[in-house]
Amino acid sequence: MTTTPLPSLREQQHPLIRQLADSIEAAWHKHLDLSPYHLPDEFGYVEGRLEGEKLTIENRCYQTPQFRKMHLELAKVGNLLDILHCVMFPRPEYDIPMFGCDLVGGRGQISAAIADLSPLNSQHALPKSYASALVTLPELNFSQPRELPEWGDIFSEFCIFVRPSSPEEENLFLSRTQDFLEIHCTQASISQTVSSEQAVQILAGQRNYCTKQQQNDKTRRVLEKAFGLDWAEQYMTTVLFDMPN
Ligand code: 18B
Repeated sequence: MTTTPLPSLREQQHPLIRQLADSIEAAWHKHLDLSPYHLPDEFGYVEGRLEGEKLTIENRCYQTPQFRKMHLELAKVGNLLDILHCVMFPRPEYDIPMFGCDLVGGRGQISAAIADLSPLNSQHALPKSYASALVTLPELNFSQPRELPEWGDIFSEFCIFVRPSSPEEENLFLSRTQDFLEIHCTQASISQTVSSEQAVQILAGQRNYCTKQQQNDKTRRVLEKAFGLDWAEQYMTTVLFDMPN
């Protein structure tokens, strides 16, 4: 499947965001059987204003046999804020984790870089095939680790949440996120469906994940200031973290 690139916003983003966006799409195209996923028309490309600056949002979305929705979003607030947001939502018939990643930066510095493969099953445990691949990755030490907010109990022990303090640390973050994607896309592709009882549990896990992410006030505030309360609520619950039925 071919896609048109999104040159406009991507080329203006912080280099780490650009590289990560390219890596995510490369991994998706390499390993997965992609079909389009249609977001509501009004949410594909969005412009607003935030504190006198233009806020631009560009969304790209796919689905596959294992993933009900794979969403890559780039956002930019003038020269103040560059954001990459990516979530791969599994179909609940598969016991595969949620890949999530958020990069937030401004004025040349990334302040928050987070990536994880978050388990959704009732044991809050990654499938064995994932855990055994992830434990072989070397432990990383960042000079400025960040503390997860209260709602962050959805993340796994492999979660990275840091403020990268040098180009070397930016590369470490990029490379670990590429490892997550490589493991995830290969494992998901060979994953077998679970029993309907297990699928019910996994569905509850995905709903819990979305409910927690919707509590991220920092995301909500940016959207509220640019687009208003109702729009922000609508966007967070239908585009960023919609609940599966
Ligand atoms: N997020 N982020 O995606 N968020 O979407 N993000 C911030 O330096 C946006 C996800 C996560 O400390 C910040 O503090 C906007 C996913 C966590 O309380 C801003 C969009 C994950 C924090 C934004 C967006 C995720 C965080 C503050 C829509 C994880 C720290 C930056 C385009 C998988 C929260 C800073 C805290 C922070 C904004 C995590 C401004 C607008 C998928 C844990």
